Amino acid sequence: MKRDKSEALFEEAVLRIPGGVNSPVRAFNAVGGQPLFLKKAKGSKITDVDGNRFIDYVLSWGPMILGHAHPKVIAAVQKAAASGTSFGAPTPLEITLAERVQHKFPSMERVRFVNSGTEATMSAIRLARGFTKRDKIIKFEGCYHGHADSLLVKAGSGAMTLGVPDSAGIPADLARDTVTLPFNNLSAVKKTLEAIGDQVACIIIEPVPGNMGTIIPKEGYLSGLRELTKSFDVLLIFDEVMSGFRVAPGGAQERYGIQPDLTCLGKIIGGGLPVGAFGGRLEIMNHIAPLGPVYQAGTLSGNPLAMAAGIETLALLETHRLYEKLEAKGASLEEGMRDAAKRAKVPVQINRVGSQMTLFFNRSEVKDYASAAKSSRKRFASFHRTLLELGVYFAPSPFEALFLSTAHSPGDIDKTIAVVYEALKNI
Ligand code: KE4
Repeated sequence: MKRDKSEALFEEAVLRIPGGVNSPVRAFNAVGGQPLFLKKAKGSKITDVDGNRFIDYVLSWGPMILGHAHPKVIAAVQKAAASGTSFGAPTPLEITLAERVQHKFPSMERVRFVNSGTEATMSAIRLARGFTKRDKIIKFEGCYHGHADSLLVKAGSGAMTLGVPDSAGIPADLARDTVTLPFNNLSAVKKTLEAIGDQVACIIIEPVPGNMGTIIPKEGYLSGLRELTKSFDVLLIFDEVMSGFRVAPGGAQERYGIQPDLTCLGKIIGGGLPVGAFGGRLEIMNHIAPLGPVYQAGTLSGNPLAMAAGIETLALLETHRLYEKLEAKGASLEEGMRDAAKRAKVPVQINRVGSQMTLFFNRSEVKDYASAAKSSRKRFASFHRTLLELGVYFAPSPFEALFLSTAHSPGDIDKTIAVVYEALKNI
């Protein structure tokens, strides 16, 4: 595969940008080689600067559920841009997107838009601390909630990929207020709340983790978490930045029928532009400035371009049977990859929820950080390299998820299964 333009650009990029990338997981450290520099994308395909085309399963780490450059989303952004890109003042578009979000997430009685998932989760935990007047938070090993200081403890995604789940630069006193527990283990939560429950402001969780690879919540786990948090007056925050509008129109809280106190969103609600959101119960959200004492702000929050992209995206997601079709695509890819692994005699685990899944090189069930971490990084790196050579683009990390879009055709999926078989055969 020709890569000389990407290589030349990478040489330039590293002289200006740390590691040549603006987000670590893009650096290809986990799979070897250098990142491909992309030129354009359309539907399910991406094209790099050397003209190589790939079937894309990263989809910008989740947002592009309608495929890249959807004509209606592009038109909506172009139209909004013609009237100005940012005013720093309220616009009608913010109300429209808020209504679209609340239509699917009724638990979000009030919603505040921000510019990233990190801002959403950072603001949500500050709000939880301000509302409860407690300092400790509980998160789960391998869950990634963005890079706010309190949340970069035993984190997943790029932190897990690079083997730095606990970042440098986090004050010890702050990290001490973050308790991390294993996912899918209710008794660990119960024991911790019995010991320090009156000091805990919130539990923040990816209800369907995607940042240690995709993990499926055990039957009764999320509802058990809801009961425990209620009995200890601890707020339950669902970080649905990835799962929101992905695992169901109303995210994991719809799929599993759980009502959190606060929800964080991002990715899909921005249709590929920078948007995050946090929201929840009215009595909690009334503590957010300018109504209450918990400060949170943002120059570009609610900017018209991002709102326009989000509004159009969520409107298109209302298309009849869209999620049934995504589910069917997910099932077909999962079955095809399972069959390929069987034929290639390579032991793998595949965890799938709807149109999001992860293939682990692991002989046993992957149900939490400890089991995910046992997956073979070496095998994944070899697998990823072959996929790339044969025109399929998975996330360059064994601890991420792959995503399908409405633009992925049966032909794309068939080709992917054939390429996966080749890659598994050459492991
Ligand atoms: P951002 O700040 O990257 O917009 O969102 C942080 C975040 C919060 N919560 C969840 C559940 C997330 O998955 C994320 C971000 N996801 C990663 C990929 N798994 C973003 C990719 C990257 O870091 O470049």
